[in-house]
Amino acid sequence: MRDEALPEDEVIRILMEMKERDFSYDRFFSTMCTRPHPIAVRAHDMFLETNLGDPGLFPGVADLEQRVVRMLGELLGCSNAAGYISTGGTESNIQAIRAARNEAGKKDGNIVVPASAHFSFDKIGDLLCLEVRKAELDECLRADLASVRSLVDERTVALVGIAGTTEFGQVDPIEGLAKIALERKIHLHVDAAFGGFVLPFLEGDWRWDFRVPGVSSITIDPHKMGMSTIPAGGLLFREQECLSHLETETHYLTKARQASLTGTRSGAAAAATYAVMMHLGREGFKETVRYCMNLTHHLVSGARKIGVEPLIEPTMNVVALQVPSPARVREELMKRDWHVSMTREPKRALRLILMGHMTHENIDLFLKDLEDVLRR
Ligand code: 0PR
Repeated sequence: MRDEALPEDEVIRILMEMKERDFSYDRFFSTMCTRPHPIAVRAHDMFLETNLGDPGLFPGVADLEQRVVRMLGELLGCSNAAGYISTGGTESNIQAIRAARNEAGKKDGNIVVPASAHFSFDKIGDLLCLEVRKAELDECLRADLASVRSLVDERTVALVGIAGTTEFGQVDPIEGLAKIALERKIHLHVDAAFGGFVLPFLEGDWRWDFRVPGVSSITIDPHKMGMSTIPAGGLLFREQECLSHLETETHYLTKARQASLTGTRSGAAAAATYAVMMHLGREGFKETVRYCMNLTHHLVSGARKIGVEPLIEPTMNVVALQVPSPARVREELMKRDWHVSMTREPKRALRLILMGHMTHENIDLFLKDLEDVLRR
């Protein structure tokens, strides 16, 4: 650190210079985050100094957090769900599995996740000393129920299903997983970090949330399709008691027990999530999801015109395009300032997420570049 103070203008100049080096969302197909809604930014600013780690000092924002939990619970079919606003999908997944493991009280346990699970489950295996068993996928890239059944044993502390897989946007057969979970009395966690703010607003009746008996907990991230500020994750349990499996005593704080993973934690993202959910309402989210699905169909039909097929018919606004040598194609597209990612082996493909910041015009420009790259 410097010895002398640097004038504010000078510090801001450095910050602006650095910010200019960051890329712009306009050309991001690779991210599940987006520019936060303006009202989320305002709310975030208003609650910057708040700490939900000591909620007795900030009862206002603590109340906002509980209101968000209630709204999320209602959205997912369980208005009295218990939970909190975490830092994102990783923390929510860690905490859900930690609660399940503590509740099961088993040593040398394992969890059964689909092969399409987000890498946060590998972190979980390491952190919680659990074996992570990966079930095969069926031809539609959903968890294969027979494979799940074959991996479950008496040491299994949780099953995981995904509603909106990171790479394919696919939804696992949650009702089938719930049947196994109920039969074997195992916690079923649904990772809807991405899909949680998509599926309730899509046409069709998707049965994947707390309306399915046997679903014990859900991850749903406001900082992805919820248009809140980063870091805003959601963790919900059907039973209040599950939260108690996460609690530690907090002797000298304003509240005697704490269930969150982090101690000090910002109330800003909870306030931002409250603001955006209240302001948009179900109608607003439906509109956003409709827009993102229109982008998705526009991309897929344009890709087909240049001879490129998606791996599966998209369920939500995530598309995996089959191209020859995807790594080379991606590299060439990156040179043209398009940010795309790739799915992993054995289904290597270009992965594109159609978020609200994308436009039809930019998709057309992208497709032109893709066609050009494929011709070379
Ligand atoms: N579960 C699912 C299904 C996810 O897709 C993700 C993240 C997580 C859990 C973990 O969430 P957090 O990253 O909030 O802890 N999926 C994205 C991914 O890995 C996250 C992301 C977002 C990556 C923006 C890149 C990026 O620019 O692809």
